[in-house]
Amino acid sequence: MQTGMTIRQQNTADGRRLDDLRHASAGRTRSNVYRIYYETNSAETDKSGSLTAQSGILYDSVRIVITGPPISLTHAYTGDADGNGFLDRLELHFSRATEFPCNFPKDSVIITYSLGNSTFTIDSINGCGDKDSIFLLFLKEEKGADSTVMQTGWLPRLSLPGLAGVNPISNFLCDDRAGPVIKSVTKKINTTGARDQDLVTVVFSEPVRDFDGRDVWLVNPPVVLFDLWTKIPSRANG
Ligand SMILES: [Ca+2]
Ligand SMILES: [Ca+2]
Repeated sequence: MQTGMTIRQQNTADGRRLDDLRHASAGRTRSNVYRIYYETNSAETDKSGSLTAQSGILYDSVRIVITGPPISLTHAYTGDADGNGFLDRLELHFSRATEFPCNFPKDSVIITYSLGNSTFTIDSINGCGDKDSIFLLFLKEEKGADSTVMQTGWLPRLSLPGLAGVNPISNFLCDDRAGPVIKSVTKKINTTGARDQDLVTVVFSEPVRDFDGRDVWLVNPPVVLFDLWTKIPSRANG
């Protein structure tokens, strides 16, 4: 490279930008060789662009591609959309947009919970074929041998191998976003003729917390916390 030659950095038209990467240094090492160093620590995605060297009417350019760090799974949230107490989805959050192919082998995904060595299988994948950072795995509900054991407090582990461009996902611990549901309600008549002394016991599928994750203070009377309906035997639907 000759003295007086200028070097310009240009972005390609794909929207990924080189110029947010800082030139660490640039300098001529021999009479016709310049070296330009980029610091890539700030690169969260792939970068591409070109460098053009120009002297007068003479110029040339070279394309540069910097491969960003691999995508990783940041969270896998459990869900119980129909509120029956059994997990029916996992919401996967990745560090940046990726693609979940629709032909991904669902059988290769392993979702387990230690209680009773429970395993879940995937029914379908929401958002497959699109590029996104959030995908939903719809699970087949697994009620196990004892259908009274509800799952809203479970934290399964997820292994999802072979997703292109994504760091291997192995034994990943899920987060709980399945809200508690009412598991049972029983009533005991303590004093005949004094029904206001009836004891009604409501059992939830897991401890109930407030929005900050603290124990709920049941300082409010039941009439504030619960809605009650009276069942009329003469009506078919109560
Ligand atoms: Ca469910
Ligand atoms: Ca829960």
